[in-house]
Formats: sequence, structure tokens, C-alpha cells
Amino acid sequence: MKSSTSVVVLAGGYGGARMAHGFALLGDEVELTVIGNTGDDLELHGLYISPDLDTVMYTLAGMANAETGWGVRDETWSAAAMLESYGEPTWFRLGDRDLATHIVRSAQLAAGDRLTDVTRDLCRALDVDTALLPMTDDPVRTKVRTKDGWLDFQDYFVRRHHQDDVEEVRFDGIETARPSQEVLAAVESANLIVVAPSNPYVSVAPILSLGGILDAVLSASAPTIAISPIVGGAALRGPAAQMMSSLGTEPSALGIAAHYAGRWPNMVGTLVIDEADAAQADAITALGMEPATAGIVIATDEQQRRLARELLRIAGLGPT
Ligand code: FO1
Repeated sequence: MKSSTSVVVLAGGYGGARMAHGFALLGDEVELTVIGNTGDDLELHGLYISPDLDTVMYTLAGMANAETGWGVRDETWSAAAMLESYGEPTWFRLGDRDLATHIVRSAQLAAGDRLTDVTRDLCRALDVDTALLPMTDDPVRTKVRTKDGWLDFQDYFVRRHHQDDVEEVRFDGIETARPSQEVLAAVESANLIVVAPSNPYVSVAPILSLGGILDAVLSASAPTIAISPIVGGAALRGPAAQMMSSLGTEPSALGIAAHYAGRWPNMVGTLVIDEADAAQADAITALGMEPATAGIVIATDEQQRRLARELLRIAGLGPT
């Protein structure tokens, strides 16, 4: 049987989950590892919640809520209603099925297990055979500075509906946090590394800011392909375009290229942009990045699968 291609996807939430799903749909052709951002993680009601890991896990398990882009589909909210009765905060909505994930994860962490091992156990229980790796087992928390001062990420993103202009982003704990051995091994042995169409500031940056990961990616034998999270000047979901503007980057495919080239020189070999942005290809080439044009709006399984296959072809790993 043809040896499978090892693909590592650096992923945030929504866009990362869809890109990962595209590779998962290629079945045995691809051995998929997803390195997930944990900077969005939070503790609420005494539970440890890992939104980006859960979005990827639920998507790969076929149980994601496609409308909201987070949590579980066909969800019920009885526990949330009872929490409300107790006067508990419910601005960060936790559905009954989703709560089971946080209960099991919190109990295993309290028993001393690593987040890496807990995530593996949860995925296995949901028949997800993709290796979903937290970027680190150490605490990292994304904070954003707005005109009202520093905010925890979920305060900014959910409670304040990411309406604030972000003036600065920081990752508390990043100085001492280290990528797990599993993460470094996956990067080292990958045939292809994919930077998913995730928010460069709060999904991709926490992963690449972890001590040792950038060097691992730069010295890996695998090519690195990034997919623009911006199509036609807008983010497909979430505040990426708004953040780029307030943080000084033009919200466009070219702006993404400039951001990646400036912040992580020589890390991205090919930037995949949407057909709608093909006119920016030459300017992207001038930044030392190879542009590739493809359909990068991947709402359906077929679109996700097709983009995954196209990325393998671009990397010289799939049928031409
Ligand atoms: N996002 C919201 O906009 N509103 C919510 O109430 C909400 C709850 C929630 C619960 C669990 C979970 O895993 C994610 C949740 N999210 C919610 C999304 C979350 O803020 C984002 O997935 C990431 O942090 C950003 O990618």
C-alpha cells in the first residue's frame, strides 16, 4: 500500500478545523497531526476549557456545530439554565454535551495527566484517529490590549463580541512554556507542514511563539504552506481582518504575506490565496513567498477535501 504522507496542520479554531477535516477526508493517504492553539483556554465553573482543541476534535468527530463554529451540534442547554438560576456567569455558553468534555478533561488534569494525554483519550473515545496535539502542556493565555486595557481573550472575543480594536496581543506564560515532545517529533517527521487559515495574531502566533517550534519548522525537511485567512479583504469568520487593521497590517492576502514574511522570515514557502485575490500574486512573489491560487473558502466536505488534495499537489506529494 502506498506509504501515507505525514501532514502536520498548525490550527486555531474554525478555519483550522476545516482545513484539518479536508486532510482527514483523504483517509489512509494522509497521516494527519493537528497542533492546536491553547492560548484561548480558560477556567470557568471550576472546569478547564480548551476551545480550539474542542473545535478541531468535534469537527473531526463529525459532531461540530457548523452554525456557531464551536461546541457540539444538536446541543441542549439545561445545565446552562440551571447555572443561570444559581447566578453563575453564562456569557460563555456551555452546552450539556460540551460540558461532558470539560468535566472529563478537568478530572483527568486534576488526576495529574498532561493535556496531551487527555486530548488523545478524548479523541480516541470519539473515534477521532487524527493525532490532535495541544501546542504545549504548559499554561499559555492570550491577552489583548484595548482602549479599556488588557482583556482575557474570551472576555474580548465572546463577552465583548470582539468589537474592541486590539492594540497589542501578548501570551502570558509563553516565555517558560515548551512544546511537547510529541509536537516537536511531528514537525520533524512531517512531509508537509500546513499553517491553517487561522487568525495569525491569536491562533498561529501562540503556536509559533513557543520556544523551539519555529526552529523546528525552519529546520524541518517538509515544505511549509500557509493558507490565507483573508479572502477579498475580509476574514471568513472572526476578527482577523479587524485585528490586522488595528495592529497595522493591511487586511488582505498581501497583508497576510507581509505579516508572515516580516514576523517569521523564510517560514512560509507557499502562501495559498483565493482566486479572488489572484491579482496580488506578483506582489506576494516579491516578498519571497511563492503564491498559489486555489478555492480557499472551504465550507463543504468536498471543498475541504479538494483543497487538501491541492496542497499535497503543490507540495509535490500528490498526483499532479
Ligand atoms: N463563542 C461565542 O461567541 N460565544 C460563546 O458562548 C462561546 C462558547 C464556547 C464554549 C466552548 C467552546 O469550546 C467555544 C466557545 N465559543 C464561544 C467559541 C470560542 O470563543 C472560540 O472558539 C475560540 O476561542 C476562538 O477561536
